[in-house]
Amino acid sequence: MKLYYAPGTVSVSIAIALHEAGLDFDSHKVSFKDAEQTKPEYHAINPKGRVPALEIEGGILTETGAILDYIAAIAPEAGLMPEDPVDAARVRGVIHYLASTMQPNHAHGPRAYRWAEKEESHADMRAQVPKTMRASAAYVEDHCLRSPFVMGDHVTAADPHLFVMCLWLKGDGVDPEDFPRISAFLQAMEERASVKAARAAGML
Ligand SMILES: N[C@@H](CCC(=O)N[C@@H](CS)C(=O)NCC(=O)O)C(=O)O
Repeated sequence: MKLYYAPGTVSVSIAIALHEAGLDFDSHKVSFKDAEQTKPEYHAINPKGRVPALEIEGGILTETGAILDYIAAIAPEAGLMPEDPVDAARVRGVIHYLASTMQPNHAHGPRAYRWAEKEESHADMRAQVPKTMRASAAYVEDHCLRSPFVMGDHVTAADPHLFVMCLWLKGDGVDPEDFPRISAFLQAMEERASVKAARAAGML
């Protein structure tokens, strides 16, 4: 397997999940500085021009949530997706929330140009980010963490995803220290070998 990623982005959650699953993988750093994700060579890998993309024997997988599900399915012994359907739906519910709400909240800062052309509109959107990210943090704090992880003591597929997004909070003007469960979650994740490996590889 080969992971296409960019440091600090949602794609790093895939590296962390692969490590949690005990799966070996190669990686390719997509240089955002050189706008590599906008070039035809990368569009041949992921026509959406985004990371992550995961090359597997059967082709290329995209979308963080789908890739996390795939990793959980091929390494069932890691228990990244609960067997109980209700618990599995809870894990997927967090993943869907992150992809559909928290990530777009964040993206209105650095990627405002996706939604509007005028600089004044961008400034307006950027100004909303601390507010919308704080609302996301409050939702995560109150409804997504059984502590220290999403499902309690055991890491599931939602945790690497949530971890990367909580790392964005500071830069988005939200102090994670205001949220005790999030703070404990971040600390517990930092202690995982998977996160240490991602840091050692310069992914975070
Ligand atoms: N829904 C996608 C979103 C992926 C995404 O937007 N990734 C960002 C990095 S966090 C990206 O590749 N941005 C590049 C760009 O906008 O040019 C997923 O969860 O995989």
